[in-house]
Amino acid sequence: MNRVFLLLGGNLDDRYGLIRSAKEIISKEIGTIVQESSIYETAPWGFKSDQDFLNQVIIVTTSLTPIQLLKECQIIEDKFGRVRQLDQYASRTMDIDILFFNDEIINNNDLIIPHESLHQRRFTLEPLVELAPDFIHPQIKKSLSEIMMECTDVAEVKKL
Ligand code: PH2
Ligand code: MG
Ligand code: MG
Repeated sequence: MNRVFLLLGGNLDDRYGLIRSAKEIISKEIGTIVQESSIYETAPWGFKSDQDFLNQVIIVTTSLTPIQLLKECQIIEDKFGRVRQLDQYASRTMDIDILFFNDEIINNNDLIIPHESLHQRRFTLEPLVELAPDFIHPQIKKSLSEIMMECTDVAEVKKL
């Protein structure tokens, strides 16, 4: 079994409802959700919008391979009417990002794991640290709580 960390987030429509439905589909199609962080309300990072995000990190055990997992995440995003915009951040109904896949390092055209910007984003680090403060980032080789202490991102992150 693989242990994966997923970040759920969206800033459009019924943000709570969409996170809840995403988790229902994840339980059916991906695997068992073994831990969930609190839900955080977070300012849009990297672009301007009046609509704040809700973000949550979950830990899932799955027998899927990384590429199968990526495909499933994209199917769920599409199901929720996600409109993909090339080359820029934009408001969206649902984004499911793979943060870690066991402690594997994967680098190919479709998929980069660990997620390449997680260490720069407080909206990702705060829920991660809530779940797994001692987890060692396999590339940075520091614990998540150390990475958060060194993070200079000041965008607002509110635990709900
Ligand atoms: N996702 C992005 C870009 N900016 N900002 C917040 N607060 N939360 C997100 O999930 C998020 C973002 C790209 O995926
Ligand atoms: Mg994302
Ligand atoms: Mg994404």
